[in-house]
Amino acid sequence: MYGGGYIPEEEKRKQQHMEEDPAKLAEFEARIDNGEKIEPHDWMPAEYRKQLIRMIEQHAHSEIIGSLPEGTWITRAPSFKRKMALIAKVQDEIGHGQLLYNAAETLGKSREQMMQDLLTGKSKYSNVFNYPAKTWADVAVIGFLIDAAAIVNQVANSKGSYGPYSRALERICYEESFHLKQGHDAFVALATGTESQRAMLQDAVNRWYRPIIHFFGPSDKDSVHTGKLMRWKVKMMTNDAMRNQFLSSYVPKVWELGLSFPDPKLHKDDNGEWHFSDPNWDEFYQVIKGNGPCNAERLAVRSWVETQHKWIREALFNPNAKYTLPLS
Ligand code: FAQ
Repeated sequence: MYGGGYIPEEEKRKQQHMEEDPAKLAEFEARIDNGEKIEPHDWMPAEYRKQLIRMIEQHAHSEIIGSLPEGTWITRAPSFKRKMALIAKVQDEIGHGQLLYNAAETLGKSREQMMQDLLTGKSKYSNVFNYPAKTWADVAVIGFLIDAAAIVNQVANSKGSYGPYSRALERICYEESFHLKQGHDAFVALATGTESQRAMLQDAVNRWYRPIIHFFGPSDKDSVHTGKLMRWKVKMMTNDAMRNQFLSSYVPKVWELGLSFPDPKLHKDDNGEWHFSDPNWDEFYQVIKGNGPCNAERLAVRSWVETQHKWIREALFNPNAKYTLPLS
């Protein structure tokens, strides 16, 4: 009656799948339903591969770019102990990037291409790392609340269907849990410190609140990929469910320390659901499109590193290179 202008979602899904061998697709989906892991050499629909590459690659980029805001504080950490912990944490984040790039490579995209797509702005990375870490309190907020948010997301994703990604995430989650402890320790130290330390922390919490709400992605009704990714068990929780779990676990911890969030509407209802003011999704879309406060700086640093270290990659990948072992 409406000239085919409206195609139900279910129908669209079927049409898309028509391009795949229906028997193989059915077998693949049965494996997913059974909770089996899909491995690199297994048959998978082209769309599953494409979505995984997109997501794992974005995640890998987030780890290496994510080390930059905290990394700038290594030289300014307030004590030797804090400096040591921060160096180790930043190193871990880079290691997470390695694991994730490896996982994405198993799907057929080369690391060089991923790096190229990061530097040209074709691939995204997490919105939160496009904000500045202005004070030491920012490091505490990142270590506590951003790591906590990342853990909520990654624990869910680690139960997902793609073997290499879920195994990488299991290891990453162990390390992130330790990061969370160091972040919490730094956070509590400031929260229970002097008036100016508390004020510095409150200022950082105020600045990070909105980016953290954005961290889990747009609300479910606006999420583009959630439906497909949940059906194939790449994503195990929706954006809103993850956001709600994070708020339930961590807002009370911040309130207990006598700090607040800059949102008078933030509260949990009797059904356990959190409500908050409109977090200005326009800002989120601007940031992930490359127009956040630090996007240009983050990519410039990454680009500088790529250029500086080019000779190392070339030396390592040169099949004709002869190496001399040191004698002592
Ligand atoms: N930032 O349809 P949806 C960390 C994009 S690791 C930027 O809902 P989806 C460790 C999305 O890509 C943090 N872009 O997307 C650490 C899509 O655009 P596209 C990273 C975002 O995939 C801690 C569009 O919006 N974690 O923090 C964001 O179903 C401390 C529509 O969205 C991961 O990457 C965002 N926040 O759900 C390091 C985990 N949210 O691609 C250092 C893996 C959405 O169509 C210090 N990823 N977009 O152009 C995921 O779980 C999912 O991709 C979501 C988004 C949940 C992030």
